[in-house]
Amino acid sequence: MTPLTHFLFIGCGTSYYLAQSAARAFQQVTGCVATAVAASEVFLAGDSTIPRNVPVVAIPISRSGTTSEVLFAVTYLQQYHDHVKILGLTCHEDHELAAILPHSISLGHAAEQSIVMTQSFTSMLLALQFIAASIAQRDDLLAELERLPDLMNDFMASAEAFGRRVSQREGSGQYIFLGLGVYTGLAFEAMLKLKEMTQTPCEAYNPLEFRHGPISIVDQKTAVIALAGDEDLKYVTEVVSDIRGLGGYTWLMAPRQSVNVADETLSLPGGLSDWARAILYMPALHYFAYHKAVGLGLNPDGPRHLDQVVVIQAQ
Ligand code: F1P
Repeated sequence: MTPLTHFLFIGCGTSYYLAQSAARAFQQVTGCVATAVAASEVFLAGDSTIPRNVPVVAIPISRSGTTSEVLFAVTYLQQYHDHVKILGLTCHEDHELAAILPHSISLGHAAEQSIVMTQSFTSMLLALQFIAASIAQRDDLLAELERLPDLMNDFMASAEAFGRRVSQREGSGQYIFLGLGVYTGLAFEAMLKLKEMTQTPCEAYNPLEFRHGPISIVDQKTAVIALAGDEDLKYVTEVVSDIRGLGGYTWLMAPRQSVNVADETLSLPGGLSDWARAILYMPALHYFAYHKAVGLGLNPDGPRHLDQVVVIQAQ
């Protein structure tokens, strides 16, 4: 790896949103440029997504290791871009992604039977954060990441209680998730989870971008869920307060108590950098979607029109 190395994260669905957060985490910690693209953008729009004049490390991510678009992207890179080195990330070492690549990491413990991805998302994000911190030789960040499994265990009960409680509130017809930086992909992933499990209209935005137009949709039926860190807390709470003033129902997930800003607040464990804290936001968001689905009489693990893997034919 040189300082010019470009990290190109690739995925579909949840794995694409994971790619977005991972790219931001990589660039923040290593200083190298890192981007995230949907797998189809590699083999259908490679001229505008694959850097040509710098060394590239592509990291295709796929829980199943069998999603067609991810496999097409890898095959395309292998055929047409020999300056690109590829490291796969999957939860199945015996599936196709690992089989077609000389180098891949497999998190077998995070392989899920469910259609909807939950623990595989957080596990793969954490693995990529470990890789980023190792590349950057940041022992301080590695030490923070090592604390996360215990912190997650301690925090899980309050995350579930929070997710369950907010899922029981009636009257919201649309949900907006807000997050920036490393939390961008988390907000999009939370949106996807709610959509898959409940088919409820929902969107995700950068919190400050939300004021630039989308805020027009806020009414009393709008619920807004904002993910804030220490760095952006002041700005995000102002957005939350604006939305609340317009009649929207708001929740804030932040590393410390921000009294009276939102209708509901979940305080995340402190003593961590915003970068390291990322995965701790997800259980409450996953539980929210899960309990919402159960409350609606839906099977959270049986989203309509969706299979565990999307398989398409090459054209
Ligand atoms: C990606 C994905 C999931 C989605 C569904 C279909 O899977 O799009 O995000 O929830 O299960 O597949 P993968 O490539 O990570 O296995």
